[in-house]
Amino acid sequence: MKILILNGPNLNLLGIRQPEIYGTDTFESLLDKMKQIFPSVEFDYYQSNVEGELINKIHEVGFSYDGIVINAGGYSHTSVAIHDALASVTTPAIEVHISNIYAREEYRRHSLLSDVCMGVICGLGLDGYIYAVKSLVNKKEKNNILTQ
Ligand code: CA2
Repeated sequence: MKILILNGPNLNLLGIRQPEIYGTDTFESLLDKMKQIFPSVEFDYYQSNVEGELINKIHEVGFSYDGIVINAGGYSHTSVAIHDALASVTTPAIEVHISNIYAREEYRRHSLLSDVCMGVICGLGLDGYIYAVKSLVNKKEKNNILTQ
């Protein structure tokens, strides 16, 4: 089973800046942890600060992978184009936010991506990515049972 973890702008700074909001763990350590927890999952990780590159990646995997876990960072609140990309592919996506966007500034309280995602997880720190992967694994297992 193949899952893309897709991170948007500034998330490359995780563990380096603003630890009071985003914690001290790096994304690399989270990926190692996820590979241990989900040995049957083949992880593809991609981070970009460029909107079009995130869209290209969604197009690249969106008809063949089993899931996309997306944290589009600030683009979550502004990008009609990423919304349209997620809407145009068949791979299910789960939106993750490390911080609780509803407890922050007004402009972060709405995401343009949520309605085209299977679910949304926010405010649970980096664990949110683990819960999202678990949910995609469960979905795939249920599908397998139904098609056996
Ligand atoms: O809480 C989240 O995961 C966000 O998607 C993070 C975005 C923010 O614009 C969203 O409103 C909520 C910002 C990512 C910036 O990440 C940093 C990580 C460490 C240090 C500095 C920035």
